[in-house]
Amino acid sequence: MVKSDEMKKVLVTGAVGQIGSELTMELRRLHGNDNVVAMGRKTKPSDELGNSGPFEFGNVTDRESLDSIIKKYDIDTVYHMAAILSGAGEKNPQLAYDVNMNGLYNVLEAAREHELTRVMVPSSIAAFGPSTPKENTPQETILKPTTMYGVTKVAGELLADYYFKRFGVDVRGLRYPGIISSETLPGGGTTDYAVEIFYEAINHKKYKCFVREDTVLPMMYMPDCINATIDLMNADVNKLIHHSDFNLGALSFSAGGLADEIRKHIPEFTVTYEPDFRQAIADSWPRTIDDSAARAEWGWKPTYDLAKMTLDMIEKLSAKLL
Ligand code: AKB
Repeated sequence: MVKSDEMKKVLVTGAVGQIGSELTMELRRLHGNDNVVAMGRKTKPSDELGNSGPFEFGNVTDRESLDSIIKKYDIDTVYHMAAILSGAGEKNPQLAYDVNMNGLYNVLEAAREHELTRVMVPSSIAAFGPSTPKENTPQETILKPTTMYGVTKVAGELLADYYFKRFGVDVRGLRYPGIISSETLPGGGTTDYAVEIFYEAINHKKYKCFVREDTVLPMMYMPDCINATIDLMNADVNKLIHHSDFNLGALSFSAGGLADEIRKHIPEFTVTYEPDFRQAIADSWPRTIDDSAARAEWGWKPTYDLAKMTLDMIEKLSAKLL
């Protein structure tokens, strides 16, 4: 059932979210506005997202709504970005299970039944856990997460690979690190502090950070995230040894290191550190990632370092907020 590389009609679930919103706009640029359908659960889309191409409200846990959108637009490719992230998932594990597992199952079953060409199913550094090696975390390693989000990500990777092997559904996925971006705020993640800190630095010159100063996590700037996502989807399937679980590295820095970098542009910026329940989640994740499989199999290479990302974030957000 793995078909040709031609991609005609794309559906993005979770299109109003942090990654989905920017991914949808880039896919519309590449495939044409009318060929990329944005699907969101309840949040109203921005004018840009809502007016530039088709938008549908729908819930991935409802198979019928998914099927009707796939049929209505003759969809052949799905970027399944809808998910409940780590922090929100610990507040409501039942909802995280429902959206992340049943939603994924529905997308994979729809892909099988409608013979879709290709499906993107994101995983996360949350697939790792406290017993995983923290530095240069290998592609193949211990996957024993301690959050519901992480549990659904490990199960999701396995399920996606199962659909590839058993049914020939061409599913691909990346273990995203924390994503930093200036367009849409993240919602409910543990790495959200690395975005919030920029808004607070620009708006109020101070920030109360919910993880310790020495907390180091893998991160990535949105342009690299979008490139990685689209590049993996365009990769030659015959060159892929992995499918749904690519480690993806770009940046790794501490919360204090990020504050120092921001201070180079906003010298009066101050940060206090008041760790909450998300500290334990952060402590269970890797600090740096070995992404050599992604580099070897489909040519992954990030372009933003900490200094370049920080400068771009401050320029973009200052233009938006000030
Ligand atoms: C989160 O913090 O939950 C997400 C992720 C790393 O998957 N940003």
